[in-house]
Amino acid sequence: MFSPSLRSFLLAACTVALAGLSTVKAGKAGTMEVVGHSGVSAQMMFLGDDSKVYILDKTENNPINVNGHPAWAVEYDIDTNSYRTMDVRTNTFCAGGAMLGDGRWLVTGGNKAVGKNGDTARPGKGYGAWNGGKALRFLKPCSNQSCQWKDSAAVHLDKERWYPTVEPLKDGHVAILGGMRDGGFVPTSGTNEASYEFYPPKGEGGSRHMPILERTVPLSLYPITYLMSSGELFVQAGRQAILWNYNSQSETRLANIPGAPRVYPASGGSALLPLRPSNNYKETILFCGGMALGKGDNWGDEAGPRVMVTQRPASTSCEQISPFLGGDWESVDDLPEARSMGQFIQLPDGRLWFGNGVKTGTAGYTDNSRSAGEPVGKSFGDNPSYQPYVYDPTASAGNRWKAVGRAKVGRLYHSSATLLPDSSILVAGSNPNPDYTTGEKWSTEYRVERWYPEYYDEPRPSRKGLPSSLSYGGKGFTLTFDSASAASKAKVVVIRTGFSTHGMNMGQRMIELASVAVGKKLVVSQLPPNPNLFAPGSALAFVVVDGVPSRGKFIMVGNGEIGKQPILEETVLPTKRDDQEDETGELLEREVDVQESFQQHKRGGSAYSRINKSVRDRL
Ligand SMILES: *[C@@H]1O[C@H](CO)[C@@H](O)[C@H](O)[C@H]1NC(C)=O
Ligand SMILES: *[C@@H]1O[C@H](CO)[C@@H](O)[C@H](O)[C@H]1NC(C)=O
Ligand SMILES: [Cu+2]
Repeated sequence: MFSPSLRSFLLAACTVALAGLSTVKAGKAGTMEVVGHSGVSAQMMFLGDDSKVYILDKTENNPINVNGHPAWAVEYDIDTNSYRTMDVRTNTFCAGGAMLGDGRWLVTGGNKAVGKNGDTARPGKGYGAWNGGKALRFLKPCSNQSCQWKDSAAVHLDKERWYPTVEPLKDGHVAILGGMRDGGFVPTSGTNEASYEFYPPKGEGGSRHMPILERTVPLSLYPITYLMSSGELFVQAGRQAILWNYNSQSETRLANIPGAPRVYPASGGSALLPLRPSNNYKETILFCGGMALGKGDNWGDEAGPRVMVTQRPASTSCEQISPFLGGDWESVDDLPEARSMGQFIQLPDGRLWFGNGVKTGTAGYTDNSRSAGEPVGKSFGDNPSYQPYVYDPTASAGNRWKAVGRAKVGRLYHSSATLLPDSSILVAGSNPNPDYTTGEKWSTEYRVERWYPEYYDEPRPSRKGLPSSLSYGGKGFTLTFDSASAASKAKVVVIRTGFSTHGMNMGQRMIELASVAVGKKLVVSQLPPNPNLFAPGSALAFVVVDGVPSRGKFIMVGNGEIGKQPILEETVLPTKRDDQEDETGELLEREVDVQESFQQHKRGGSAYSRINKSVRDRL
């Protein structure tokens, strides 16, 4: 098309332009690349601040050391792709985690001290860990490489919990559900811990019985749990689902989930779909993939499954439920391919990434090569998927899944993923082995990958004007855009990225703040006056214009403290409807309220009261 000389001129011009913008990362949109090495295998992972991801492994013979023993924790810097080893006192093997209301992370539960091959060792011996079963480990993330895990024997759980779920609550406490005392592949009633407790403890402290975790043995570990707007906990284990009222310790049964079991080790992906004002913040919970083995008995016991699992196709079924909108299961678009250990990551554009996992087999591993599960090496999963998808819950039926990018590394058991502030996703881990190994088909994996959304290379909206904290109700804020058209396509969303492990991101959720465009301005509400919709603690806020997010900003949700949160009146926004004669007065009052909310943004503080009829008609 171009003459050779024109073409080389254009190439030279491009090179110069790019050299002048060294921060622009061109050509990454819709791709995936290996970016670094995690030092320990990322069984658990979470985003702690703008550039730091915290990674936890189980105690094993990782080649990197800390304080004279193999390390099982690092701080990973996503800008430099380098890590800092961190010391943790206890074995974090299959722990749970979440954000507390004061912005600290809590990682709790785990397994006993271990040595070579994962064999139980005396406390503090073997690879140097102490029993993690009752451990409560705290981290306040930092950007200056000086923060450390606090993991003291003096503060501990009531019960030993290996594979517990942790879910943030409205008062900044967390609920810690289930787990097993000792064990292996799946629990029997002797090893299962059918109870939950709180941190910080509530009331008299201690653990309380939870019948669903008894009824669903052996599929009772890592119960899939979401805090609901009613204050109840949605809990799914085995094939069962309930709403759990932890005040009255009573449950409302929901219908059994069709398709397949979804909890560990069937390990379907699940997500709370974005909470939106257009839907009155009514929850829908989506489950995709997992594994059905026919009879529940086939899941076996601590030693492993009773039937071959490794080459058995995982489920493609996707089912969703909206407990407060009818409440039965609804089939939605099947996964394009079977998946166990697939994982949903909430994107700020409202879609959900779904990646990692295997097309055949389940979570878990065994040392016993003659196990009925027929492990590949030690793994009960095989045929990893290299194909991530995005799911658009607003697309029409049949059009919700789209393949984006391609992974280079298989992510089997003990993989993880988290959203980053630039809307890319960090993917790491995979180690279906009792100890660090390089000698298996599916060995210990340290390579870290990053997935980039389709809009990654595009100019991003500004996040200027986002506050540093959000309250439950109260006065809103305004953002100013370059054009009325941009403002009319803008939204503000808040995402808690959650604690990633075992195909789950505990605490992950997204909420959209109610907003109204007024000319070039977007008038934005605080969070709804219900902390059950979005528990206190830090989270990422994004300005999203026409589906393209700004860089995420860490903000504090609530008052930054653990305890009852201040609840204010719901933010009043200007109405969008056409003004009618007899409603003019009310409309003007609302405008004045809004104006008072945003004095700092207004010249002379009277922009809204001076608003003229032609503008008002467009509100
Ligand atoms: C590192 O930053 C934290 C706040 O994130 C601060 O409390 C601490 O004092 C800092 N430490 C050093 C050594 O600068
Ligand atoms: C009302 O506002 C619009 C838009 O700012 C402006 O074009 C128009 O001249 C104004 N009308 C009056 C009567 O002030
Ligand atoms: Cu595990």
